[in-house]
Amino acid sequence: MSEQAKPLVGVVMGSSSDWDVMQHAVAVLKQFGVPYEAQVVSAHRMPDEMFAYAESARERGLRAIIAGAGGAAHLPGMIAAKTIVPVLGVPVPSRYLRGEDSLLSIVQMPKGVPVSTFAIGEAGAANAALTAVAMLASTDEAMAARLLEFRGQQTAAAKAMTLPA
Ligand code: RP5
Repeated sequence: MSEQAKPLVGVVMGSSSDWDVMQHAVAVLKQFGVPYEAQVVSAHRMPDEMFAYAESARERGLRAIIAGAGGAAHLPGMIAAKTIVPVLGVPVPSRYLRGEDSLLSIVQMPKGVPVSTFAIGEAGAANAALTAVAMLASTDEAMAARLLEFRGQQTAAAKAMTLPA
């Protein structure tokens, strides 16, 4: 599975400068064999394309959209406003406020149009993708098995940890 197969998860970001963080979402999707697509969709620089992306998401078969943005991060909320496909928001660290602005912009959605919001940066991007995997796993037993195996590997690694004497 790859970017070539019919995508089930869309990964969008406000700028190519977000890729350093958002590549961690794509890496997880690849690891689990989730068909995905990834592209730049800027809320304030290409709003018409953003709406078209969101409006077509459901009919194109997307089951989740991972949206990352930094600063006054409108992208996840505005995409959520135009589709009922679940939106997983990733706050990208910003230059001056280190992503606290991104986090608050994404997480503080008014009641009625949710954006599931993750941690700032790499962990948030990876966990958004793991959540998309878990959503797919609810109807895909092979995906569920891969997710359980992944969790088991983490448990084994933690149990094998040692501390300096
Ligand atoms: C946001 O502005 C993007 O999501 C990015 O995090 C931030 C800076 O964008 P660039 O100036 O690097 O293109 O829209």
